This record gives sequence, structure tokens and C-alpha cells, in this order.
Amino acid sequence: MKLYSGPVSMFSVKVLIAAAEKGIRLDVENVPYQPRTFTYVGHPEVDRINPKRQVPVLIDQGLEIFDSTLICEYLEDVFPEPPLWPAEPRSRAAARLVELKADEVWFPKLRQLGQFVRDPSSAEAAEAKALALEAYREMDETLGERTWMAGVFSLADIAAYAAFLTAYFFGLRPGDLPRLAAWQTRMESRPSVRAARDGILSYLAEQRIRLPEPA
Ligand SMILES: N[C@@H](CCC(=O)N[C@@H](CS)C(=O)NCC(=O)O)C(=O)O
Repeated sequence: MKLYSGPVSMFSVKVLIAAAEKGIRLDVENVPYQPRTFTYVGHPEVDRINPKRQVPVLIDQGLEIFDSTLICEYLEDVFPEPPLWPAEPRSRAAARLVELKADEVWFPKLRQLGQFVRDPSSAEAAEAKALALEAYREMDETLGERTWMAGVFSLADIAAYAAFLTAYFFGLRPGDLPRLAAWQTRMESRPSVRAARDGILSYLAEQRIRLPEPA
């Protein structure tokens, strides 16, 4: 299976973690990115397959699909073990909802911080930080006293971690949210998660991009 991935793409991170959890070896090609602005530059195969011109894109023996959620569904269908969704229908529905929230509610709130890295004292930066903290709080409340977002480790945790990392890399810490901080530690004790996180850190180091100090 070939994966077109973004070197700092949080949606690619979801697929990389899910594949590693299942022991799937992907042939990963990082598409060109504009490192200073963290934006996708373009790639002929990605642009041909995905009219939205976004990564990740997966090719498996002639099957060409895009969107991290769909790709993870396909991996789950083809490699059901270990399962990355809870078996029980209500828990599964709850997990899917968390995954959707991570991508479409929390990630948009968390990513904005990146726009103000170079000017953290502006009013817009303060607004972005407040929004990102709101997302961290929502994640913390969703987790509650559970070990994992939907009871068992699932794609809900994987998607939430990818979103979480966006703001974490821009210096935001879950300092006064100990449950979320402990969940981060649990996530990062998994080799699949560490590998995906360290892949981004290596890319940033290669590009000589320094991450902001924790705020
Ligand atoms: N819903 C899509 C979102 C993918 C997405 O936003 N990818 C970003 C990278 S993290 C991208 O390729 N952006 C390029 C662009 O929009 O120009 C998914 O889950 O795969």
C-alpha cells in the first residue's frame, strides 16, 4: 500500500498511527510542503486522485482513496486485528463521534495557534490561544475519568491525539488539565504514536524549524 503523506499533516498522522497499530507496512511518500507556512505545495498523484488537493491519499492495488477517516476505515476492513473501533454498537457510535469532533471541531480550533507563532503578543494570538484551550478542555471533558476517549483504545484516541498535537507543537500544554495530560502520556507510551510524533519532529529538525517554547 502506498500512502501519500504530509510531513507535518495531522490527518496523515491518523493513518500512520492506525497502520502501525495494525502492523501494516506502508510505502510512505512525503509530498512537498512549504515548511515555513506548513502548507501543501502540490503533487501530481495527489492532485489527480483527490480533487480537494489534500493528503493523505492511499493507493492499494489500483484502489485510490483519500480522506484520513475513509482510509482508516479501509485499513480496519482489510486488517481487522487489532480492532480500532469498540465492538459494542453504542460505544462504537460514541467513538465515531469523538473521531468526527477531533477532525472537524477540535482540530480547527487547535490549528489556528500556528498562525501567530511569530507574533504571540497580538490580540489575535490571545484569541487563538483561548480557542485552543477551549478545545483542550472539551477533550478533557470527553475523556472524563476514562483511560481512553471511548472506553477502549480506538480511532477516537488516534484522531484526538492528532488534533491535540497541532497545538502542542505550537507551545500549548494541558497543564491545568491533568486527565488530558495523563492521557497524552498514555498515548505516547505506544510505539505507534511515538513513531508518528517523532517523524514530525525529525522533519522540523531537518528543516531547522524551531518550535515555540511552551506557553
Ligand atoms: N478531511 C481530510 C482533511 C485533509 C487535510 O486537510 N489535509 C491537509 C494536510 S493536514 C492538506 O493536505 N491541506 C492542503 C490544502 O488544503 O491545500 C482528511 O481527513 O484527510
